[in-house]
Amino acid sequence: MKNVNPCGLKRAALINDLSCFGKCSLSVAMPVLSSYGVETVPLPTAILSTHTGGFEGFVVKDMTDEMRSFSEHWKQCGVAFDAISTGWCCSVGQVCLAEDFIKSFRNEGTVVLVDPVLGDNGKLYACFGDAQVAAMRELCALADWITPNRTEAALLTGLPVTASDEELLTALPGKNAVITSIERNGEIGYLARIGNETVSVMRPMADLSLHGAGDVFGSAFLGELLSGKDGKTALESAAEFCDRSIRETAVRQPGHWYGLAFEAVLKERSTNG
Ligand code: PXL
Repeated sequence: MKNVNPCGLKRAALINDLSCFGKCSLSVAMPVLSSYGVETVPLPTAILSTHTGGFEGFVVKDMTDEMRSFSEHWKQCGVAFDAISTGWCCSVGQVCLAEDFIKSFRNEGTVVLVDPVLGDNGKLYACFGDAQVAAMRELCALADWITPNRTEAALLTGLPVTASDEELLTALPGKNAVITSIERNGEIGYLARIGNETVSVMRPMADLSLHGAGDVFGSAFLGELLSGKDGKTALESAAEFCDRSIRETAVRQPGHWYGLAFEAVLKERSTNG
């Protein structure tokens, strides 16, 4: 078999779902990371007709068996990764598969980013139980970066969702953590533990409820890290990209309620260099 390393680009494995309509997870991560010159290798956990936020009657194809066989094939091909990111896992079994994947493919220097998708708005998603939370906690312990929202931070730490942002941040597992969806004085943003430093980035809050904002932020954040940016600069740039995408979405209402119009920002960026 011909060697596939080094390929001349940074290469990222993306363990996440493909929600074909609705823009989240892989359908966000792949184009955003490509725009940073990163080669993406998706490992779909499930293929859905739409994401689950606001659509009725969506159709789901679980990909657990294929996750195993695809990753075994990549091992045989000798595919190496500069980054591994994980997102929506349908079951405890899939979280364990993500853990095995990281242990099997991680090299020195591989950036591991875990978005511990568990819930939102103070609640665990209805499809998950306590075992998913426990498994996700173990997955987070392997990560260089975790990007929970406030609800997920509470679930992972066992603290009440009313705990302060700082308490949640301190108690989170993982080397570095970024809590998304922090709200303060009419602003929304991020609170991060980067090594020993605490960093916050805030932006004006848009009067919109959006799906996939965490995916837009996380993908840009990984793209920035793989471009050699330090954590703080990566956080600021990814926050700016996400904020611009939200503003592009706001001017496309009411039709564009299902995800972020990040394409408009990518287009502007490629036109302006
Ligand atoms: O980005 C969150 C997300 C990811 N994947 C699926 C979802 C959602 C949020 O609703 O439904 C399938």
